[in-house]
Amino acid sequence: MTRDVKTLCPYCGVGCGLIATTDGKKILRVRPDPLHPANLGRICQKGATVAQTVNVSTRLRYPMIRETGSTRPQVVPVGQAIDHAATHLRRIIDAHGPQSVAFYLSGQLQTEAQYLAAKFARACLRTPHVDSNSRLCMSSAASGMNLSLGSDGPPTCYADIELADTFLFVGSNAAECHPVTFERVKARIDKNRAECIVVDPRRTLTAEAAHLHIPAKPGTDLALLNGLLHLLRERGRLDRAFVEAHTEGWAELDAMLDQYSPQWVATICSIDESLLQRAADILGQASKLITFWTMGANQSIQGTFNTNAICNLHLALGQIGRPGCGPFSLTGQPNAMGGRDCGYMGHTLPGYRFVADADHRQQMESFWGLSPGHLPSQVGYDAVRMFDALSTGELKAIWIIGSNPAATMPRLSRVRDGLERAELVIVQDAYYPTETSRFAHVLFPGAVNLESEGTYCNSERCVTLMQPVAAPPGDAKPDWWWVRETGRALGFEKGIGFQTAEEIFDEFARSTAGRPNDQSGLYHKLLREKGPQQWPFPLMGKSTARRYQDFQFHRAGGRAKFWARPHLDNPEQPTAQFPLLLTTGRVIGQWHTRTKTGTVTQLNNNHPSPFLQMHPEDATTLGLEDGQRVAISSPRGRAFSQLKLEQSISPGVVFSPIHWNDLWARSASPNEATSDDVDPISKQPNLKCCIVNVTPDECVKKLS
Ligand SMILES: Nc1nc2c(c(=O)[nH]1)N[C@H]1C(S)=C(S)[C@@H](COP(=O)(O)OP(=O)(O)OC[C@H]3O[C@@H](n4cnc5c(=O)[nH]c(N)nc54)[C@H](O)[C@@H]3O)O[C@H]1N2
Ligand SMILES: Nc1nc2c(c(=O)[nH]1)N[C@H]1C(S)=C(S)[C@@H](COP(=O)(O)OP(=O)(O)OC[C@H]3O[C@@H](n4cnc5c(=O)[nH]c(N)nc54)[C@H](O)[C@@H]3O)O[C@H]1N2
Ligand code: SF4
Ligand SMILES: [Mo]
Repeated sequence: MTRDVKTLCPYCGVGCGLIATTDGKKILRVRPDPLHPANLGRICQKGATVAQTVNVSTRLRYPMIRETGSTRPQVVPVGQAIDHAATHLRRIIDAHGPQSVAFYLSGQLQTEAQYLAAKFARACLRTPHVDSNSRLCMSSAASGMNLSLGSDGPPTCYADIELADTFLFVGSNAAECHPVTFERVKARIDKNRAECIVVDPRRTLTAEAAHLHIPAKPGTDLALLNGLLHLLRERGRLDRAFVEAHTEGWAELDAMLDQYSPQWVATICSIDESLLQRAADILGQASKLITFWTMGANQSIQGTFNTNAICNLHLALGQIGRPGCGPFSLTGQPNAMGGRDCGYMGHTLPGYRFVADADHRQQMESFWGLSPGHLPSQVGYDAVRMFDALSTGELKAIWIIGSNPAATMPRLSRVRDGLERAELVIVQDAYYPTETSRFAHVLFPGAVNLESEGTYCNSERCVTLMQPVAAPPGDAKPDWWWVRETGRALGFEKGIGFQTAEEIFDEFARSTAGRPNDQSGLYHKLLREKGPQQWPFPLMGKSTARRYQDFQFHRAGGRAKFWARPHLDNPEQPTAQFPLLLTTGRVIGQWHTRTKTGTVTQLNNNHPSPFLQMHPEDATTLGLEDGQRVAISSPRGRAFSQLKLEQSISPGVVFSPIHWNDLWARSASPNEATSDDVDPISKQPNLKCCIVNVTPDECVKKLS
């Protein structure tokens, strides 16, 4: 007997609904859900092939333990693995205090697991050090929206796409990274219903589809956005009534904009001034503008400022709070929104609360039934500092759930050093091996989302319930289960002794009551019966498609804030020794470190191997040829790749995808070279812009 179950694609933040056919044990096939609001029957190549990634030989099926000094972990019974983890956690906490233990979580886990792990860390163990891979991803968008609009979480919904007449993409290659959302944008463009501008140093598939491509130099988006606002002001295109009624801080921004003349901005961005004028023509005509932004804008030392500048643009044009317009941060991972909702970043607590706010801590202490002052008041280490603190020995243990930092963090030599020095590394993953698993002392096998019940929240704040469509292999268990059992083995029962994912969700949802991301009216049964719902969704309430329709922003007085944000040059500028700028990113058919997509033949055929994209002019200067093996060196380290010469990348810039890492070939990851400089507010690393040199790979020379 087969049956169809509604579930969700586990890949990107578009959050496409799938219908999976199962025989009760295995997934037989998936097809797009015609009724899910994110995709309305659409699907991309990754979603379409997801069934092939579940029952593969590289799944981690059983727990394993590796004794210090040994290189090979051994399979052990579940109870022994849990006892081992608990015993060593207890020993480390007794000797060095709870603040010597860190948790590194992921936007690919279900909200239930994110919530329980973060609660266990803070409320049971009492360590402040909880962070997640969202630090590398959405952190700048979150901190920027907080400052400009008073709250994280975009105001918009996908249905706005069909109403908009102008799209601006800043540092987003949505055609490859959010393909289903981009299909909806493309349909508007193709019907001549909308104009589109793309800002990216590469002529990507997204840029190909646009009316205007602005190939600004990496790290210059803020100058560009300020320059566009300067021109729109000059042309009298601002919505002065909106600015007057609903915002504050205009005067300071107004004064700063004087400096951002098109001539100056064009020089900073290394573009022709006419591109700026043309962009201002398009934006000046817009009656409904959506700005999408992602990693090209977020992964910058000015990531928070970039988000502020995007919000400035929308506020100055009055393009927010109405159907069809608004700043629309596209979430990368499928449940980074859920993670932000439940406080899985170092500086946050559930319900968009902040660790640094004594009232917020007190609210959570009272909600969790803890005594006053129980929760750590220190803001925990952000991801980059977390691995540094393992290196210095300040942190002794780390529990990594659903992330592969030994491949995806900047400056990998530092990360490996930290993991090597740690006394205890627990890696909870669904696949094996990974670049990180070789450092693990304990390996816990996680069920993937298609095997466990739980929720994900997508880019438009829409919560979908997943129901298991396959049984987890071997001893694999839902991620929250490992946290609960290890907690029990440490003697904690109160606060983490949930029996089901549904119970965890209920508590999480209640914790958001009265907060900007209120979803206290949601529960699994409602999601199961009525389908996906967008927050805010208060108790006895209903789904909300758009926020700020009353123009009341989540700031004191209800006004949104303009921020005057000056452009700063990227800390690294090309030199004779390192003459190029390295930027990094993605291709459509691969997902991050390929633990899933690397198992699908069709996807590997489309994207078989790593490459370094370079403009032919640069290759001529450096005496390099297409297809040649090259070394990419930065002041921090060296990666190896194969050269791909293309006109579509700006001269002076090279691009490497992030998908192929140490398991592919030694030093294949561009993160050997990337910079661990961070945005001072969001602590997001500058993964999109560092100086490098590209030279022939000497090893190849020696061999030939
Ligand atoms: N196929 C696929 N899709 C994915 C993912 C995946 O691994 N594979 N991952 C998901 C995740 S977690 C995320 S965060 C998103 C990321 O989604 P995107 O941000 O769209 O993806 P990236 O390729 O990292 O970067 C986008 C573009 O930024 C450009 N860029 C580089 N530097 C700059 C700059 O300084 N300014 C500007 N304006 N542009 C710049 C790059 O050339 C690149 O084309 O994708 C999600 N979707
Ligand atoms: N240079 C550079 N570096 C980057 C980026 C960039 O653009 N440039 N992008 C950054 C961004 S935006 C992101 S989001 C990160 C992504 O970085 P990571 O999160 O480190 O990358 P993934 O390969 O997605 O790792 C997820 C891990 O979780 C496992 N997993 C999958 N599903 C489950 C599950 O259900 N349970 C458990 N327990 N495990 C599971 C996978 O097997 C995999 O090992 O990379 C960042 N690093
Ligand atoms: S667009 Fe994203 S969520 Fe939708 S099918 Fe593709 S990978 Fe999955
Ligand atoms: Mo991401």
